[in-house]
Amino acid sequence: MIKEIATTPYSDQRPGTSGLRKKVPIFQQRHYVENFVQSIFDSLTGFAGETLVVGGDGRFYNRDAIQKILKIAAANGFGRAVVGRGGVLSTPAVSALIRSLKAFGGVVLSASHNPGGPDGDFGIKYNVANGGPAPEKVTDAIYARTREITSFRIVEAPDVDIDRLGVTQLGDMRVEIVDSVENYAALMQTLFDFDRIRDAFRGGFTMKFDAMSAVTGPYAHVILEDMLGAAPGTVLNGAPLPDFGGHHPDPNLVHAKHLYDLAMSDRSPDLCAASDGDGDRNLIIGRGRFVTPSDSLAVLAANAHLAPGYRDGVAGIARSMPTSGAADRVAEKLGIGLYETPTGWKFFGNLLDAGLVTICGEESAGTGSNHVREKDGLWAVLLWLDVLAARKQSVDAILRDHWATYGRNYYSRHDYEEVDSDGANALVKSLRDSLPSLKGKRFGALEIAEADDFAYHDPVDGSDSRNQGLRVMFADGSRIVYRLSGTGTAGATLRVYIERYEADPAKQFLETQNALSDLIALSHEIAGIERFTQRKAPSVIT
Ligand code: VG1
Ligand code: CO
Repeated sequence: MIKEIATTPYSDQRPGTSGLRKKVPIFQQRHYVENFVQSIFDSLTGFAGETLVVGGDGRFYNRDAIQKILKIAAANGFGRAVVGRGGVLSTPAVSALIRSLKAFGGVVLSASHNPGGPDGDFGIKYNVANGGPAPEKVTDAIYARTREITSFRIVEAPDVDIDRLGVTQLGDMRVEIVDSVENYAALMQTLFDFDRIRDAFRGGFTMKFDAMSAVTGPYAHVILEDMLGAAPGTVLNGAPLPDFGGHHPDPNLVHAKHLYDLAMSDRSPDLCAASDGDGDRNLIIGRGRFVTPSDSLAVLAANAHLAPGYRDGVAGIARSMPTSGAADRVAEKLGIGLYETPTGWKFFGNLLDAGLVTICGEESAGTGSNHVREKDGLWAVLLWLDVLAARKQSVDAILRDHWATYGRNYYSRHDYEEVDSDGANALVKSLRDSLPSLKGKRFGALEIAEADDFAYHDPVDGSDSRNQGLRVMFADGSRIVYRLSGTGTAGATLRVYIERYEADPAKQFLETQNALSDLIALSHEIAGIERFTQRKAPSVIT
């Protein structure tokens, strides 16, 4: 009952920052999923009889893709597939399952924070045995394979019932449907002081967690409300919907503005938090105080030792290059290593595996640790909760204290979404060409000390990754970074990251856009943003 079916290659199956992401109708093309999945397996060896974890964020097309993946995995010789009930597993839960089952790898179905539904986005990502996204050498091999594939193997069988817990057989492969939350929740219990957090809730601590009609709803209900005793109603939008209720499940100040407004009002709970479509991002807002993801990374690294899972301290910190330097100052004070990597979680895996770092983070609302090999939204929320319960201070007080100790890195990202690709590429080319001449240039009080195209040398496997973002660095430590998104599905998205360090406590309470206004103006001038993109202003500011 295994069939070998002839196919022809697609030319556009290059994995980006986080797997292959496209509009749903593209994935619905004939054999599009089959080609990509067979290409993944063709790029791997040694999985005969091994375990594959499969799950996604429940978005539209999740169920169809899972049936195809299971049948192709069975036909290719996997011995066991472990699937979250209903096909639902958050990205960090997949990572956790791969690790606890010692699986060969996993397939994650998500387009993260991008909208879902028949006209929305979909995505497929392969994770390796450490639980993390496949490294570049694997994704490069997959892409090469997609360009020459001529057939795929598939088991001909009725669809597997993925809604009922238990074991079924698909060809020679065993399929286990498991609870989506259990394994992940148990892992969280080993890291945090659940008693202490429960006491805080009992003592009147209040919170709202917005699951944004995406995958973290079931996880948050179980962990926050059932296990930790947060009041019923703490979790908002807790039922996952295939189209996320028509919203962008993106936990930022634009798409979760209602949370920001609540936190700034006199009705604010002690903590407002949210996660994204697939559960790997987080948003943290205390009463009257938004915490930038870069600051959150720094605060969590400085306070992680308060949580039982990190009681022995943090071995090192890694951050993506565009993430602010706030964490660098914590690493310096703790006397531990700080690693600056290209954007995307796949670059943290080696550092975590080698024990060089314990905590990692990205400015795009991603924080995580060595407990899995993905960023983890609920983990970040739980670590904040544990720190708040241990310190018995407000988010605002903890942040003020942090800035007083380490200084403040004012930080903002300006996105120019869905701009014309040719224009965006021309902007990057022109800026790259001008880098050598920028050094030493003065713009008012600002002098450019260095300008380069970020390249990363992986200290663990020795691999090199070039062209990872254009950096303009100023003599006073300020920075402007430019890069094109590798997750978008329409046109190009230009991301401009702007940062300024302020050591003086008296100057640490400016409004961020005001504090950065001269650098923001310069970001336009240096790159000719309007000339190349026809945009005067960004579409999203975070
Ligand atoms: C974006 C973020 C990056 C993140 C990636 C995947 O990538 O900038 O930091 O790792 O999304 O996150 P890009 O290439 O569009 O800038 V997720 O939550 O979308 O899996
Ligand atoms: Co995500």
